[in-house]
Amino acid sequence: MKEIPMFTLVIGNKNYSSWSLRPWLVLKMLDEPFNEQLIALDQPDTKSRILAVSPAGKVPVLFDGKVRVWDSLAICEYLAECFPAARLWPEDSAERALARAVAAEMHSGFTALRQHLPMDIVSRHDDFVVPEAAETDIRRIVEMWEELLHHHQDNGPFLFGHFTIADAMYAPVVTRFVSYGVELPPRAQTYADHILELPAMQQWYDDSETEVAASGG
Ligand SMILES: N[C@@H](CCC(=O)N[C@@H](CS)C(=O)NCC(=O)O)C(=O)O
Repeated sequence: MKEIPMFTLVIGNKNYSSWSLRPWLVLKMLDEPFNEQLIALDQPDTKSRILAVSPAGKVPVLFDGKVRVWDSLAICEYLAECFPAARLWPEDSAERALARAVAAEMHSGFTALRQHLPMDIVSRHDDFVVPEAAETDIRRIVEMWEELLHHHQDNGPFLFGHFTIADAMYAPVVTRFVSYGVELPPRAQTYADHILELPAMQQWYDDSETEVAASGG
């Protein structure tokens, strides 16, 4: 019997919507079937279509029956509560606090990186010169990744050993490093490669290519 998905996730274009990728990746890593509803961004009807599903006027939005959750991090938090066995946050409270700080730093920060290196999955800008402010963001991210990966290396390839919301929050950053040709030290590069090789990420890349080709881009 076919499983009826519990969740509907409303997202933006896969090529551009970094905030959409985060909870989408979490649902995929949970191996949880879900309905996906895509609203094309930057169209004349984009705002009205998003407002029809969320008064906050932004995607992503998650529906679970009558429960509506907007904002990428709030959705991830909700999924962590729905699936405690998946350990979307580390079990140890000190580690959990650290993982939340790492996720929140991405959610509320790195504005220069987001502004100058916007997610654009299919594009490659090999001669891109990273502006100074974005360079500072990149240095901080790489330093953080390297420290976490070193500390958790015996427990798996992710930032906290096993996959957590922290990895989902930084997955779009990995794609930016590819698009803009940002070189990484070996440990960070191995992590980036691991994220890119996840079947879910490969699906997101394939879907982005299909989407851009369909829009004539
Ligand atoms: N803080 C929000 C940001 C969401 C956001 O900025 N979404 C963009 C797409 S990536 C959006 O909905 N843009 C459409 C608009 O502003 O009209 C989150 O984490 O979900």
